[in-house]
Amino acid sequence: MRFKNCLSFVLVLSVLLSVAACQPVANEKSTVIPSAQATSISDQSMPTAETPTSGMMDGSEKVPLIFSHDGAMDDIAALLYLSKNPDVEIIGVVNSYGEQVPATSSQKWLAYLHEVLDLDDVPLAVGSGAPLDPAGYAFPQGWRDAANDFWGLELPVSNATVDAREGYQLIIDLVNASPEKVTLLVTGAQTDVALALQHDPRIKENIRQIVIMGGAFHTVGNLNGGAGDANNDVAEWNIFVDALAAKQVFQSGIPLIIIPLDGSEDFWITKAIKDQLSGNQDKQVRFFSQLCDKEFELWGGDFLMWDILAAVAVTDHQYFSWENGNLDVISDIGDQHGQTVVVDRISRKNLFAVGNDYDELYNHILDVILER
Ligand SMILES: [Ca+2]
Repeated sequence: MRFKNCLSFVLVLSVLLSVAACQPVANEKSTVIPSAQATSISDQSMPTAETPTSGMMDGSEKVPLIFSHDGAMDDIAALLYLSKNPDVEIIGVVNSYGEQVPATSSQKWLAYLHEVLDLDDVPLAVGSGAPLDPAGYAFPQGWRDAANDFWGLELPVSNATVDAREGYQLIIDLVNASPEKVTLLVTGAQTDVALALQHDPRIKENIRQIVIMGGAFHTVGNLNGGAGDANNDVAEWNIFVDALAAKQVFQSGIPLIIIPLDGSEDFWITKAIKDQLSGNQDKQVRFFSQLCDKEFELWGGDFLMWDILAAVAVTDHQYFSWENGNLDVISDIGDQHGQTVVVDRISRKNLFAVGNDYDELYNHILDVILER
């Protein structure tokens, strides 16, 4: 990464941290309907028969999963965690619009998928290079340059080729070919999922749930002026950059399991946590350790993660507290562009996290990565 970009990245992150981490106040502009008390998924009242408990139906079979991501370091960590999770079978990866330019970063992500994670049989396709939303918002250029370069992390050489299909077509083909209902995990923009639903609406019958990192329901957003709209303090980046696609996915009727900023704030990775990886010679653990070192370097110390929490939520709801309802996204141009809102509390199919058990999450993530 060039120094100038690194500097701007750290600068923006510093602003982000000062707002998102230190002032988690209620959002005065929110149109969210006052909620029922946050409910633990393990409480007797939830889940109901309608509520998707996880991708596993009988507790023994793996969850068939398509991972759609936008190339942040957080996405790299999420995929590594998923590759180590014995309850998950990754059947496809889509590089989506967001921090990365999907086509630019694809070869490095393929090398990561095949040569570091050893998932040689998993196809990787390039998603749309532009959002569906006519507003055309994008992440800051410095972030995109870094993501396109896989954050400067060293990767083995790979001669593998990116899947020839477009990202949305890979989603369609994998969902239609799966003998079991597929779970989608989306930790970037919703662009390719929305395109897949447009091109083949029947796939929703074979999608068990869409797990999402995105949105902010009862807390402030995280744009912090980085998108050029100083007055939008309600949107979260993943939803904001393609609010129209997110709106289509939210209105699809497919059960949604959402880890918004509400349920993922303050998930700090400290040097004490990273030290638990020390000395481990497993290839993936060593790579995760290098990833942490890069994060410490860029953040200037302890760093935050969000996407890996959504990866945990694919199979393990018990670490979060949840609220439910019919959910929507504001896609109109204006200061609320990209805001996620609760329409009503009727539906119990859609859940969004409003808190988590940090200590248990850390332990669980390390248990999976270290295979202990
Ligand atoms: Ca991401």
